[in-house]
Amino acid sequence: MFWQTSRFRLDLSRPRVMGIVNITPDSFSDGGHFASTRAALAHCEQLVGQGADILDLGAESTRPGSPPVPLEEERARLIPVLREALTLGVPVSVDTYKAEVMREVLDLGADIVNDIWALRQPGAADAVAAHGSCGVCLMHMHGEPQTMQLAPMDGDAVPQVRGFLRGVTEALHARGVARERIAWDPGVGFGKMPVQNFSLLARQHELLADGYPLLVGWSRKSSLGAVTGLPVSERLVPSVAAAVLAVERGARIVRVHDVAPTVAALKVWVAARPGAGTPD
Ligand code: 7PJ
Repeated sequence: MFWQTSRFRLDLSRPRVMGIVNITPDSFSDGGHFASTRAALAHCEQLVGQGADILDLGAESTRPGSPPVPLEEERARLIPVLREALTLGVPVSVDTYKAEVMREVLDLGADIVNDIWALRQPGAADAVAAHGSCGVCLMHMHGEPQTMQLAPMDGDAVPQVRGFLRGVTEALHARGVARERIAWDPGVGFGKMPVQNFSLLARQHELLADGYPLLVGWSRKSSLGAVTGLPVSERLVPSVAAAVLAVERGARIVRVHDVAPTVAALKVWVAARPGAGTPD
């Protein structure tokens, strides 16, 4: 299985680690972004050094209840980091839902659009379809970031997530986006209760049946806090456990904050996978 992106055709026969790079504003109010750009780039380099296979740049927090970031501010944070990140030798994904941002980052050479809205914002599907080869991660979200945890989804999450992802995928195919460019993401935590998030892991095989590579992000999320009682600063072990379980159950890409421990854990998974060490 492969994931086609702008510059790279990613071989998913081994699990891939997507490292999260949050570009947060400068604490200095000089109107510039020099310090945050330097910090984000240092973080990119560190994650690649730790074995990240993909970098995911995000300038707007999509944590529950976070305020939106205006377009110009998002661009000003992202673009200088993206230019440099593109020189690091790994695919670069941009976490955005705004069509203007997508067009601009794709023109600059971004490899993947990672959209928590699954291209449902105006112009977003056009921006991806107009590009001949970029990868796209389509994520399920119930409701919208500002309010989703106030009114989480009802019932069995698995068929709802699958039905939603099928729908947005078909719409993209109709616009000429090739199958190999698309990854699916169940959207852990996005308008879902812990029990629903865990059902998406327990029954991950039901999401795999459509044949799209699964990308999942459990890293530090509140459902891990719900079952362990641990605050976000102490969720490394639960996050790595969830990443390994997701891969064991067929996910191909894990989106994580803690790249080095995840890479180490997945090396054990690779060494021990069925078929390892079997003579041809
Ligand atoms: C996800 C994401 C996720 C994808 C965020 C956080 C919240 N993109 N962006 N999947 N989560 N594709 O990292 O805690 O789960 S922001």
